[in-house]
Amino acid sequence: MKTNEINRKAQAIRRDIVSMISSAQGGHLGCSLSEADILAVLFFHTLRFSPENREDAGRDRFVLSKGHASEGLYAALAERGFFPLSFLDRYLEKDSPLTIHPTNHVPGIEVCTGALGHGFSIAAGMALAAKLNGALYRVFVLTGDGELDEGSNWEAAMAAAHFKLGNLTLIVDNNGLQLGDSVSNTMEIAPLDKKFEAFGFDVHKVDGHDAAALAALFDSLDYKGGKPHAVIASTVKGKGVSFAEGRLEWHHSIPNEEQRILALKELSI
Ligand SMILES: Cc1ncc(C[n+]2csc(CCOP(=O)(O)OP(=O)(O)O)c2C)c(N)n1
Ligand SMILES: [Mg+2]
Repeated sequence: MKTNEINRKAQAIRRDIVSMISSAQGGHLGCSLSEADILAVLFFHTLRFSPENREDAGRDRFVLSKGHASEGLYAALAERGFFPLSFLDRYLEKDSPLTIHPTNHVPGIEVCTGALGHGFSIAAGMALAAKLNGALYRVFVLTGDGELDEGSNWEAAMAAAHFKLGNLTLIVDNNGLQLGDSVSNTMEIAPLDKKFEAFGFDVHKVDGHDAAALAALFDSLDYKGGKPHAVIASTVKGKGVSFAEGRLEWHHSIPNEEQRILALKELSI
């Protein structure tokens, strides 16, 4: 898919996010908008994972470790055709599988996430299983930056390097904000690049809203080599919606009707 088409998909994902959260009156707006371009590139360019092969043992795996940003994942899956777009209307409805944190009851979702700090370990296990079984699939996991305050991530990083998991790619949605404060004020994780290098990773920094750069970077990685990859993606929490960009309170604020209309207008281009 061409870059401008991926960008259009990212905007569609963002509109879906705004609509879902506004009608359900719940969710994590800033967190999902932050990851929209990364998800668009993964689902429309990088992943060998589609509605057609979703049951195949050889499919690429994706784990959304920052599971509170489920709306972005639901939107990406719907836009990619894993289920009808109209299904997004059921977000947070009683007995709906589209819950605030994602579960594997939804087509295209591999694991339940949302308790932060687990997805990276699960993904490392999936990647190790591929190596042990001689399978060629690749595993991509998306974490938040604040999520890296959880110590379990660093155990996963040690294991990934130790087991030479070149088929594993960690993407960090590096937006600088946590739930109640900046990541720096909560518990500093910088310098992330040097930390992952010290852990034995192949490290890359990229603009997490530049679809062309993300796609080219994922194309260039050596998935058969002996080093796991860390992609540190600079992002803006709330990206694409003026009143939410970089604003802590939009971690989980809900747009009122006026804000919903303004957001959809801004995302219509
Ligand atoms: C184990 C655990 N502790 C706390 C929370 C509550 N929580 C939800 S989101 C969040 C902040 C996450 O920040 P970050 O990883 O930077 O995500 P993003 O900025 O992309 O939303 C926290 C602490 C949780 N979901 N799981
Ligand atoms: Mg963050």
